[in-house]
Parts: sequence; structure tokens; C-alpha cells
Amino acid sequence: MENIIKAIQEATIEIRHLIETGDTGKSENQNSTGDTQLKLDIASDIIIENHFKKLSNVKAIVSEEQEHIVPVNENGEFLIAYDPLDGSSLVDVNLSVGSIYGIYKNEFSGKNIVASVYVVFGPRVELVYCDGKTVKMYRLQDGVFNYIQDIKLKEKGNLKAPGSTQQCWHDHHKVMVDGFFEDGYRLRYSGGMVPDLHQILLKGGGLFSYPSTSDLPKGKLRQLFEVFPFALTYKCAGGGAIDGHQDLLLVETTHIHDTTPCFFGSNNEINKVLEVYEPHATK
Ligand code: P6P
Repeated sequence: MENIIKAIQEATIEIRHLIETGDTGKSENQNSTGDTQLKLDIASDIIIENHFKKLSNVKAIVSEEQEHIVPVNENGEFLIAYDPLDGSSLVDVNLSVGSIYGIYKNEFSGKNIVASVYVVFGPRVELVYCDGKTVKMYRLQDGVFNYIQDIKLKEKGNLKAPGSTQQCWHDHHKVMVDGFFEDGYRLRYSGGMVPDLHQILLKGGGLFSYPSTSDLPKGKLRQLFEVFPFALTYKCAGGGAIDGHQDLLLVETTHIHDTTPCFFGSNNEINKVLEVYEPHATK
């Protein structure tokens, strides 16, 4: 696993340079989910793939930017799913963006995730590594990733990140979100899941939601390389991660680009979601 983390660190330094100097324009292509790919998306994906292809313990990789699984080494132990530059359209307005990595064994599925990494490209570059037990944050300083702290969530926080288009929310979801704000929660939403989830983790807690909506009944965020890595991270930080009804890591994956509704947060807030959503469980 150490060689995978080192490869991610090396790729991160190259991607940071790309963000600072690269072309942020649109490419001619769309990814598997129909998102128009930016040149940054494709260039970041190439950097990461080239690093992972050198690793003998990696069996295969899945990228948000590529349709199919990419075989690496048939005797490899690990499978890696990654989003090379999540929220890349925010680079144009100089907001923080991030990379997300889910590391799996045997198969690409929530129950087989063994570790996660995410990187925030913000005023500082920070890398957060979850080994399935603890959550540790490192900061890039003079070319070196220095350990800063372990991350733990409080039982209850005060930040709310309400994803998706409000006009497409189901009534019970809107009532729940309004309730949090009536209870004094502070709105914190940039449109980039990496900085939005990082902020809630570092500020001690709250709730990030990207629910099932009338336009996206299965949600927008991708299971393997966006949702499951953060689900593992939030659970290991002492919080919770659900799809509205069950632990996100129990959600079945049928296609590598599957999405799922998702809620990440402190236990108090996750219990509130379960309470509100219970009557609306699809049988
Ligand atoms: P919306 C960025 O495109 C992204 O995939 C996530 O980083 C972010 O949480 C979400 O989409 C934002 O979506 O519909 O709230 O703008």
C-alpha cells in the first residue's frame, strides 16, 4: 500500500503544477457520465494512470474519465478507482478542487474497499489517508507531505452542505434541510465535494447531502470513485455515511460508473436523516 500512497503523492505534485499552468478549456469529449471533459480532467487522468501502471501490486484501475476498467498487473493485489480532478470546472473561478481514490481488494464494491485517499488543491495542498481504521491528514510543504493531524468528527456539528438543485428535492428532503437551517446550521457549499466534505471533517461535523432527486433518482455522485472513499473516511472519523436508508458501503454496484444518493456527516445528523427517510424507503 505504501507504494500506492507514494504514487498518489507524486501524481499530486504534477497535477498541482497542471492546475497552476495548464489549459482549463473544454475538450471535445464527454466522460461515461456525460460530463464534458476539461483538458485538465484528461491531463490529470493521464498523470495518475501512468503512475499506477508502474505498480506491480495494482491489478486494475477505474477512472471517472474512462469508460472501461484498465488492467494493470494480473497478479496485483489492489484495485483502484479514482476521480482525477473532481469539480475541475471550479478551477476557472479559482475555487478548491480535489482528487479522490478508492482502494479495493478482490472486486470494485463498497464492501471491498480497504483504504481511501483524497487530495484538496486549495490555498494549501492537503492529502487525507484512511487505512480503514484512522484518518490522517498530511500537508504538502516544500515538496514534502508532512503529517499534520488525525481527523475525528464530533457527535454533532453545525455545517450543512445541501447538494443538488433544490427545485428537484423531494418534499421530505426539503423539510429536513430547512429544519437544519432553522436549528442554526451554517450553509457551506462550494459545488466541489472534496473541499465541502473536507471542511465538515476539519470543522468537527455537520451534514453533506446529495440525495435522490426528481431529475436524478439515483443521485449524481459516483459510487466507486467519489462516494465509497468518502464513506469509509467519514465512518473511520467517527461519523456515518448512508444512502438515506443503509450504510453506503452496503450499496450494490452493478456498473463501474453507477451513482447513489449519499449523506455524510456526524452521527447526530445521520440519525436525523434516517428518521426523516425511513417512511420513504422504496420497498
Ligand atoms: P451540484 C462536481 O461536479 C460534483 O461532481 C461534486 O464535486 C459536487 O459535490 C457536485 O458535483 C455538485 O453538484 O448539482 O450541487 O452542482
